[in-house]
Amino acid sequence: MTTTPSGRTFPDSFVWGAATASYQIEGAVKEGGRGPSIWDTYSGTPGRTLDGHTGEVAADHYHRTAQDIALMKELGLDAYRFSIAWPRIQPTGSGAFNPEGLDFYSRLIDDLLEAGIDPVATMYHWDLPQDLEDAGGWPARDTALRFGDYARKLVETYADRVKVWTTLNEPWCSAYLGYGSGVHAPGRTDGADALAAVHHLNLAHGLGGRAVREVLGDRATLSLTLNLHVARPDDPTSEADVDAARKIDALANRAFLNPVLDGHYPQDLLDDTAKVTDWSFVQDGDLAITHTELDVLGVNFYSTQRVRRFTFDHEKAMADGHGASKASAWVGADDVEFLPQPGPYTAMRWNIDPSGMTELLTGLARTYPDLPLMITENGAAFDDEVSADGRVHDVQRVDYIARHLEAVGQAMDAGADVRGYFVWSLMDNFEWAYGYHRRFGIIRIDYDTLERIWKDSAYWYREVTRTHTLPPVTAAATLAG
Ligand code: IFM
Repeated sequence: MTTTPSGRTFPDSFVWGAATASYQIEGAVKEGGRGPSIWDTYSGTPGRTLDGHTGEVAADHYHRTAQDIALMKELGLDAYRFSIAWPRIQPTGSGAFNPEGLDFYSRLIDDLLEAGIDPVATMYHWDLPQDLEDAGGWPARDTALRFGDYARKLVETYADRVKVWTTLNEPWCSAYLGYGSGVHAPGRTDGADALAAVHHLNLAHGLGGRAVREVLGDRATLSLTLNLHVARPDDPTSEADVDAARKIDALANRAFLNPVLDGHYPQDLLDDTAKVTDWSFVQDGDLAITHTELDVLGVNFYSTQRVRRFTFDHEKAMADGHGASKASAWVGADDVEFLPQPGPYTAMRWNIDPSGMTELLTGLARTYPDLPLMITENGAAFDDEVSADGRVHDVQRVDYIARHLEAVGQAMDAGADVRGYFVWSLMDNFEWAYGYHRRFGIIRIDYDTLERIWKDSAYWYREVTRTHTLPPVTAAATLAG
């Protein structure tokens, strides 16, 4: 790779933030009247997560919010993106709301505001109440309706203090990984269910958006966060490979962007998936609900994909035990192969290619020129160690973030209206099926003592928030503790 860029300056109004999610950091899963979620059930099932890790303790943020907000303040964050655990607010996903759960986030919000940090609340980051899953989960329409009630309660409760609302985080994961490949909770593997989940998540977004508008009107900043794919054809001159990339674009990107921003599902998506489902779960009037005026689109970006056309032998893949990893195959793209990417890689084995960030943002700006964008997640897992000097010299993470911020800057130079950047993640946390074996934080969590340790990336990021300028990566190890 080339030398890491430094020196780029961002506008004064650019928002610097950090992001987390409830199940990944809170712990205290049986406290404060919280009900069980699909991730408690899934991680508690042998064989689902590495070493059987669960979110039972996680980073113990539930008991350490004051300490964590002090860290955010010290980092100079303008904003903190967190998610609200539905089963804390409404333990069974319908009916009575839980005052203790409502109070927990109320205190968090007050303390953030007191520290001068804007709360950016995500209503749903994957911890569905288990009772709703037992009643059918996201493939069932009623889950979207229940989400509408939950969203309204959140906005009514916190509207006086929270203006920035994100309805869903990465519905792609909830639908395709949760109900297609089964590598996320609830671990179901049915293509038709996954596509029904796509629609009901879009519907949930629309209902949540209505609640935000009805309560806050134009004072709200309404958003949705998507993990859009940059899927490039292996051979750009091959019609078959270009078509494979189109299919993934339809499934991963336009399946969410079109119903939300344009009020329809793309015809090619309906055609590609026709042998899996007839989409009869889309009822009259639904697309008027999913179609919302977003104030900002949240973009999560980590890596790129390379695809080509191939003939997927489903029977063989199942016999070989590879069936579960082919999420797209379950939903109709059974002739698309994801190819290994050239490195370098993060500890997730995701390739590092910041040009994908620029490509994604400039592409969005071309298609939706009036839509402001916010990077709601970007960051990297590496196998960090605490050095003899007591510090975590995570130069690879600093390098990753610097390159991606430069890529964001290049997209802004080209006209993309990017309003801010939230690093994923504020602290190490429960990385879903990988448990605690992957560390994304700029703050290290010692999982034995739950001590918080600043990594070099945190010192470096503090410099960014202070100066709005990218310092040299090499400076990170020497920045003052
Ligand atoms: O940890 C996740 C997060 O919950 C959603 N976006 C991707 C991150 C890294 O895998």
